[in-house]
Amino acid sequence: MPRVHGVNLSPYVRKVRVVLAEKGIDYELVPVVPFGISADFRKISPLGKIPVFEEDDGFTLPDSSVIVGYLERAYPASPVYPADPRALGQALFLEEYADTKLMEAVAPVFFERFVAVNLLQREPDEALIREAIEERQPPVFDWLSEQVAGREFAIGDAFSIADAALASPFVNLRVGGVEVDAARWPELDRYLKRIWQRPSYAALLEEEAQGAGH
Ligand SMILES: N[C@@H](CCC(=O)N[C@@H](CS)C(=O)NCC(=O)O)C(=O)O
Repeated sequence: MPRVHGVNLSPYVRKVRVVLAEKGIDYELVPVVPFGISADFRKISPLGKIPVFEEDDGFTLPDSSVIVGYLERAYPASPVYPADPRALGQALFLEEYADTKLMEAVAPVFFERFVAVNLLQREPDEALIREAIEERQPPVFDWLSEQVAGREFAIGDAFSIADAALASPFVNLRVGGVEVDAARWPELDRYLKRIWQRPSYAALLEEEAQGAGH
């Protein structure tokens, strides 16, 4: 059975697992915490990051975006890349935006409220949290709200990598105790709730709520 190395609270691991679920691929989650990465793990993850995907025969690939690109070719059923070239380009950009700009806006909340408290055993830095909520998040949420306004899916009329990637960092925001303000960003809030209701997302959210897999 293929393996995903990582922990479920990582937004990048979650993105890969959602794609695996959408494609109906069974796999095993091998817990790897992204702090104090071992020399052995670095051999399959030169950047020292999770996730890494591993096939039965030992073939491995790091990086969530690379892994999804591979999965799409290796397991073409239930595609997550739009067929239309322009829609594909737009979906890939939204994936990139989610992995970078959106993450920069939400990660401090998750890191300070969850990682710092539970793993680093220190008090959260409230100034960093405030800066993320007041400065970083509003422009990002404004832009994302415009992208998803009136839409079931971010791109086209089917679930794609854009939805898998965009909805994931918001789970971490919620774990950090912050919800998207539904009064200020109603379209974003509605969109996220619909994506999270899909079986692929709902199963992972349930698992995370039970505290399993990390
Ligand atoms: N571009 C990478 C980013 C992965 C990433 O940043 N993972 C974090 C955990 S959420 C990590 O492993 N960080 C450890 C580190 O940066 O040393 C991907 O898409 O897989």
